[in-house]
Amino acid sequence: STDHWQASLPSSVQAERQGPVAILRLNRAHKRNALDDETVLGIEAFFDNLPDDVLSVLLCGDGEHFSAGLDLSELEERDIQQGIAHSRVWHRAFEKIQYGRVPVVAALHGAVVGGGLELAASVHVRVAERSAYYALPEGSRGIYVGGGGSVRLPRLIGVARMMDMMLTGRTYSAEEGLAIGLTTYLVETGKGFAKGLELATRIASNAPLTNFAVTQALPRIAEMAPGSGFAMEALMASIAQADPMAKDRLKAFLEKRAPKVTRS
Ligand code: 1HE
Repeated sequence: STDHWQASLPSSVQAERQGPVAILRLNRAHKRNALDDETVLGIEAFFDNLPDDVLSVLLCGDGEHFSAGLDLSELEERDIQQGIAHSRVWHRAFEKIQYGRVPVVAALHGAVVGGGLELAASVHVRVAERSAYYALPEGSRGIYVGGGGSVRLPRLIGVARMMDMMLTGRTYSAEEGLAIGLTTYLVETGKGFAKGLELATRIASNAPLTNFAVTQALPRIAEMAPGSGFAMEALMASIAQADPMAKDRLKAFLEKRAPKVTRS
C-alpha cells in the first residue's frame, strides 16, 4: 500500500497516489529541495519499490522551487574517492528514473538548477511553469556536474549550449526552454501539477508495451548505428503489434469505437 511505501521513504521525499499515477514530491522546501544524500537515496527507493499497479510517475517539488541542486553543505568534507562514489550514487538513482518500469513526467517551477536540472533531464516529459528557470551554477561554484548532466544534457540541448551555461552562468527561462528542448510543455504558474497529472494519467492509459518501447527501446535505438537501429525498430514494432492490447485497440479503431486524431 502507499502507506507502507511512504513509511519506507525518508521525510525528504513524499509518495502519493492518484489512480494509476504515483506522485513523487521533493519535500525539503526549507532547503529549496536541495538534494542531499538522503533525498537522492529516497528517490531511488521510491522507484525501487514502485507498486505493480503504478503505470506512470509525476515528479514535483514542494515550496517555491523545484530544486536548488546538490546540497552544498555536504561538499566540504568529501575527498576524491568519496566524490566519485557520490556521483555514482546519483547515476544509479537517476538511471532508475530514465530506465525504470514506467514513464516519468516532471512538473517544474522556480529554480531547476545544477543537480535539479540533472534530475529534470532524466525524466521523459517536462512540464514547466512560467516561473521555472534552468541554470548550471556548478561552473561558478568551482565544481562540475555529477548527476549525469554531461551525458543527458548534451542530448537534450547540445554540447555548445551546455558549455555556455556552465562557462557564463547563463540561465534559460521556462519559455526559452521550449525552443532548446528543456521545456516540453509551458504552463502558467500554479498549473504545472495539474498539467503534469493530466499527462501522466494519459500516459498511464497507453499499452504498457508501448510505454516500454518508447522509454526503453527508443533512446537506445536512437544511439545505435542506423543499420542496428532499423533492425531493433523492426523487432520492437512486431513485438508491440503482437500484444493483445494492441490488437484490441486497432480493432476498436476499425470498428469506429476509438477516437480519431484531431487538432488539440
Ligand atoms: C541550500 C541550497 C543548496 C538553498 N545547498 N543549501 N546549487 C546552487 O548553486 C543553487 C544554490 N541556491 C540558490 O541559488 C538559492 O537558494 C535559490 C535561488 C535556489 C533559492 O533562493 P531563495 O532566496 O528562495 O532561498 P535561500 O534563502 O537562498 O535558501 C533557503 C535555505 O536553503 C538557505 O538555508 P538557511 O539555513 O539559511 O535557511 C540556503 O542556504 C539553503 N539552500 N540552496 C544547500 N544547493 C551531483 S553534482 C550537482 C552539482 C550542483 O548541483 S551545484 C549547484 C548547487
